[in-house]
Amino acid sequence: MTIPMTFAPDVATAKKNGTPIVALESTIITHGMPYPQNVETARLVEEEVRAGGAVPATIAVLNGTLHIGLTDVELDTLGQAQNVAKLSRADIAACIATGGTGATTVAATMIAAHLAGIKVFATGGIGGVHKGAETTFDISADLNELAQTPVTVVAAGAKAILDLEKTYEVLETLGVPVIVYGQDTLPAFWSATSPLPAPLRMDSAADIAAAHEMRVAMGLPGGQLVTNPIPSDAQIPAETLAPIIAQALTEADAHGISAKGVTPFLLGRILELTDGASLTANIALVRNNARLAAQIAGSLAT
Ligand code: PSU
Repeated sequence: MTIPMTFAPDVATAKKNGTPIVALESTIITHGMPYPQNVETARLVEEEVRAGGAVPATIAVLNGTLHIGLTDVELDTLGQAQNVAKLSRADIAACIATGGTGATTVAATMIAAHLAGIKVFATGGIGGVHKGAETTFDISADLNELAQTPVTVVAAGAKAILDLEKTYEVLETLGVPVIVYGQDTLPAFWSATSPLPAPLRMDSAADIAAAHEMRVAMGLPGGQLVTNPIPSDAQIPAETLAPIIAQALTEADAHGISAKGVTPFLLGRILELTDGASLTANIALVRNNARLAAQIAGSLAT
């Protein structure tokens, strides 16, 4: 069976010419940010990738076809669409098989990027172990994906709404390399630092690319997580956010929000409770990740 997969023209050309490509996800567009900032951000992120000498490939499933790179119209339509499915490893094949439309999470974007021969992917923050997971068992499929699909994912860490300690414990258990770019502590999404020490530290895109290639050469399955601290002038201090995250979590509980609804609900409430500051920081950190991802893609042999 062939997979209905289509490449945007500039991505197809980049593949033919060996130009570096950076994959981008679409759940951040449909479930992570409100319209129109979601579409504006997606375009800015694509521009950052281009400025870094790589070609962006935003990934989504549209009417049963896996799109590797979206046109301006497709991006805008997806950004305004209501009730778009959020696709992870469990749902992406069913969505394609039944002619559906959906936005890809980190896990599903890694799967699609790998199918398309793309080795580097930039996002905002990965999913992970939710607070209270000891009773809810809510652990993002992003973690298992990092353990099995050979794509280097650049993020500003796991989202700070999560239990960061448990998230990094699980990544360690799964054998996922967690590389902190340029500092000795893990970043915490909207905040540049956290009390958690860096499992691995690298100071250049070339080193990160070399580590990716060494894993492939050694036959180690899975990818790498590169955690790239938000620029310090754009960050929100963790102390400022802590009570806001706690309030959003209490509200999610009171409303009985669960499973795939948790992350979008929390991000939406934190945006309201910070008067938009969390969104401004989120935009800054994704752009920063796109810049680093373009450098890493440029350092990889094609
Ligand atoms: N990065 C952001 N905002 C987001 C996401 C990433 O800045 O909304 C998305 C990614 O698609 C990630 C998902 O895979 O959040 C995590 O969702 P969950 O916790 O339900 O696995």
